[in-house]
Amino acid sequence: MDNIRIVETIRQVDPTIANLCAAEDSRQADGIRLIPSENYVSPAVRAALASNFTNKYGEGYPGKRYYQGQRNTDALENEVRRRACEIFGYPHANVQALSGAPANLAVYAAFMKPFSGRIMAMRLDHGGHLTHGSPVSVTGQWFEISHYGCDEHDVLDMDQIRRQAREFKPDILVCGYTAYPRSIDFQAFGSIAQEVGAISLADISHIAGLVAGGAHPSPWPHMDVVTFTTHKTLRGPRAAIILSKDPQHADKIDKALFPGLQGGPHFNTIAAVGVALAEASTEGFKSWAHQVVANARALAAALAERGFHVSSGGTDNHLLLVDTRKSRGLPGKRVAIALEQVGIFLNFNTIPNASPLQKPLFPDGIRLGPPAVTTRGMNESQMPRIAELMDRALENVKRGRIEKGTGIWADPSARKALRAEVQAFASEFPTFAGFPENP
Ligand code: DSN
Repeated sequence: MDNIRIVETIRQVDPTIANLCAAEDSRQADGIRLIPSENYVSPAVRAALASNFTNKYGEGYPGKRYYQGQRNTDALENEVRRRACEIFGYPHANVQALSGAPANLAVYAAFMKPFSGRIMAMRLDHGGHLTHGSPVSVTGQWFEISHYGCDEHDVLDMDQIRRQAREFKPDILVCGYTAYPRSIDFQAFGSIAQEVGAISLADISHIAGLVAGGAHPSPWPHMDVVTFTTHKTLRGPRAAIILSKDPQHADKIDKALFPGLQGGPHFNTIAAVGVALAEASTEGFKSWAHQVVANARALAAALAERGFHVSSGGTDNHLLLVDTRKSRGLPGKRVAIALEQVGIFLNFNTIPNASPLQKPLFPDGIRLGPPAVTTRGMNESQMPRIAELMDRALENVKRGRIEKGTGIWADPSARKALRAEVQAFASEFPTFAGFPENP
């Protein structure tokens, strides 16, 4: 079903929700979406989400359910598990996690007891995730944490991580990040974990689509367990998958997720994950994944050319970090709010080795990336235009004053003009351009 038919079907029952859906359709079409954890799913993925599988309940795993009537759900879940194993090369897949946080929690619960387990992972302000042991997450409250970070060049130092792991002796060594623009050396992480007797966990939520498309090295066979959300570069619905190598690990993880943490799986979502995996195994998807990395590099280069400070000097994946305070004297939050006003969506983000003024909710920079605009069909030739629109907006904002009622723009008419330019530029690209032809 296309967007209009979906909205009109809802409108017959609920005009309020229909209007909100229509407004969101417009927002997603009229703007330039650069949040690297977002994307546009295909019409087939959306249709699977709306399928009758939403009507079925069924706790447990295929062949071992607590409800009758599972002929189709068992076949569905087995097929989606098989596809995940085939694409990522792991022998075991659990496809029931509702999102990334319960997937990571299930892995911790499978291998550790609260108040005795030890996790070593990347610190949040250098690109780690809340579920990698942040003090505000139960993962940081229930387990002893040792965080590693980036070096003075904003990249990981594997020798330092090895020394830290030898000293701390974690039960689980985590790699995989939410805001790290460089390739991950899974082989090195796997060997460190093996040396210190830890389970190695790769949270590849951000890069799962790049791994599936061969645009980032694979964690197989180096990491024991892999978790990832399915809605970022994998271009699926909001859910998560857990892969494992060892059948005993797989058994512990299955039990930790259900009945340990969750109830019945969302079968309509699992169906949509299956469709996304079918799409991810095509040549067109591989081509798209490589285009995402090419676009991210082109965007980083275009911003650097305009004097923006790109953390670590560039990117190997789908995202980049820009220190806007260093580049333009503007903190990330002010930049993100101003750009939203012209229809460019990204998020304010901490930057490794930032100024002493940086705080988690008032960081020095922004995080951005081209997965969603690549799905709309953009390539390297459009990235300088995006950098130019951002630069012109920030040049105006830099001269603006933060005063109640006057906004943050030196010249509010420039904001209006830029908004129109962004809208015209975005309208040249459909929100789903299909999958590219064979590379
Ligand atoms: N870490 C969030 C992001 O990358 O946007 C999702 O959990």
